[in-house]
Amino acid sequence: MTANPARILWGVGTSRTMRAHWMLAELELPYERRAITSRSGETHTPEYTQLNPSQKIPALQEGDFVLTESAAIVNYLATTYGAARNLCPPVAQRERARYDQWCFFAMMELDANTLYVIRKHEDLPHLYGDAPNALQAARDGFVRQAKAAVTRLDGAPYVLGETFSGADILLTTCLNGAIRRKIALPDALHDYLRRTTARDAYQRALRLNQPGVA
Ligand SMILES: N[C@@H](CCC(=O)N[C@@H](CS)C(=O)NCC(=O)O)C(=O)O
Repeated sequence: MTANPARILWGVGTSRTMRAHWMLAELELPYERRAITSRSGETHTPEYTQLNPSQKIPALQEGDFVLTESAAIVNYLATTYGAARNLCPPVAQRERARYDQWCFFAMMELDANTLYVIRKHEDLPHLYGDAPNALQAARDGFVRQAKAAVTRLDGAPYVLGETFSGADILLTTCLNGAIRRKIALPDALHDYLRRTTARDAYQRALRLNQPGVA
């Protein structure tokens, strides 16, 4: 992939940065990679804070256009460069509404309400406090929502049916996060993950999302 100074992706090393690397890999878009990591102070520099006042990764830069929030980056790239492949269905269609439902489900029910809570109270209690009840509720909540995902998938290979889309990137990265946390997932989701993570673009992105890779 040739470096293109007009497109820069900031951030490596987390499931949230993986989402952006993965969509760029699906689209085979050239980009420059700034391998800053979380909890390293690198998201707090004046240069980066100007790009993302939230001081979080990932952030995508295309010329003077800056976009943050991993799901927004996935959807922007898919809509702008992946229309022919239906990586994000066109607006004003029920398929798009269904796509949005999966994106918000992944970001809210799987990421914010559960994985984030676990991260805060399991890994960072010195910052967020010990909260065993909240932790257990988040773990139980993930298991419940994972079952809901199986019901909604209804045996389909991908969230929109036969076609892989950006929503699969969001769902896959959340499920991988749960596995890292030793949350037991239903067999159907392991089958789903075997499909999505076998993609060539996933494998390439996995490598580029590693902090140590040049
Ligand atoms: N909702 C944001 C969350 C991004 C986020 O929380 N990023 C973490 C790493 S996973 C981060 O940059 N934390 C700041 C730090 O640790 O310095 C997204 O999905 O992009």
